[in-house]
Amino acid sequence: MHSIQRLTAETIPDSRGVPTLETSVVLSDGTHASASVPSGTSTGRYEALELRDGDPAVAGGKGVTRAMANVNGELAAALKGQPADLPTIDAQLVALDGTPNKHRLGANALLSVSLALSRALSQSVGQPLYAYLAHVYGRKLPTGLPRPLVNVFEGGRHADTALSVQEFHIIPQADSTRQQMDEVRRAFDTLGTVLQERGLRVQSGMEGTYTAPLRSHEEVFAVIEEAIGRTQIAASLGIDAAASEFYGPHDNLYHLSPEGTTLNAEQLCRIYQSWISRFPLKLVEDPLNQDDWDGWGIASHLLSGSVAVIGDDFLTTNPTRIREAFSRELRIGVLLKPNQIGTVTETVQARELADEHQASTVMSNRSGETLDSFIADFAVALGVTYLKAGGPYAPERVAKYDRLVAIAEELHG
Ligand code: 2PG
Ligand code: MG
Repeated sequence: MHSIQRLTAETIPDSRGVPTLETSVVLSDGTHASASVPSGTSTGRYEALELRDGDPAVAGGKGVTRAMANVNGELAAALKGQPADLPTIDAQLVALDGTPNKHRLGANALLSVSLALSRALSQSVGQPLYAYLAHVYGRKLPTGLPRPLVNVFEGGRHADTALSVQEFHIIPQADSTRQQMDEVRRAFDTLGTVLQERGLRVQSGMEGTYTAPLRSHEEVFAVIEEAIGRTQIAASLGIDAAASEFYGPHDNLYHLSPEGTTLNAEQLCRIYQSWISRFPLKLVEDPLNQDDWDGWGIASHLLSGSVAVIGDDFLTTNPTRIREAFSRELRIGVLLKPNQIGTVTETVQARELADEHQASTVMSNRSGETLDSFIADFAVALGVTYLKAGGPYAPERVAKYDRLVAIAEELHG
């Protein structure tokens, strides 16, 4: 088996202009590969810690020079000469950090190594990354491919509007991945026209979507539905409510804006139900706050019969939280973000738990992204239901969708 010969990290800007890590690995056979890590804006409380410098003079405190130094120093020294076996190295990364939320070395530092090593190993054995990952974790490549869950309109913390809900997605129905992306892009173009026609000030959301000051959530659904209709495609809709962001810890209620209504968990679920009855909504991510376990019970009961209810900030790709959710018999799906947990192997464990409960799964990007397309390969290797990679045209998102199309055509012609 080859060993790790060199590890080096540097900082690069993500799509928001915030520093992030790009790490390179050299193996003893000379294989060289690098990978970069994404970063969230509406991060969950239970995510592994992303190590930032906190020096206000550098990138508003968001520098990652400490995380970079941890790769170049402690991790490089500890892993140099170690056999390059991915699950073993991931376990070593976790042990070297030694803290439950990876705050000592930083989940960004650990993940950058885990991703770069995965890629180097796949190159070393001459396998595509998705095939290599499936092989290492003993998974059979499924016949179906992840369906793109494409973000087309943003609110919440991803945009400068009053809308509470963070993301509105189009889920294309076409057979091939290429057709799916083509259809969503045409509907997205039409959506731009529909918004312009309403005389609205249209801007860009964080993930390269549209955002505009619409007066209600129903109006957002209506304009997207109109765009889909005019484009004459078959598609359904998804949302990421990211409800932790409009939950008021002082009154334990949800403050839905711009409607200006204050709701408890059940009332909020009734709102979702009314959207489900009026629009082709098929997926609702984070309908409730990350600590509202009772509310999630209500959502599971009221919504899971008609839509996929998905936990992101609620589960944070964390096997412990996912186990707890299933032990409470919540009928929910699992969103996977490698940087929420910090290693490739732990992300696979989260996926395996979803498997045990026949739960749907979403592999997801972050609002702060790079041109790295790792999650597209990872989504295929893990046979997830959906790949959520943001807006249809932003280069850092296109990298993932393009890679998914390429894999689809490699596998199915
Ligand atoms: C989410 C993500 C990605 P962020 O909430 O699902 O779309 O956003 O990266 O800001 O957490
Ligand atoms: Mg989310």
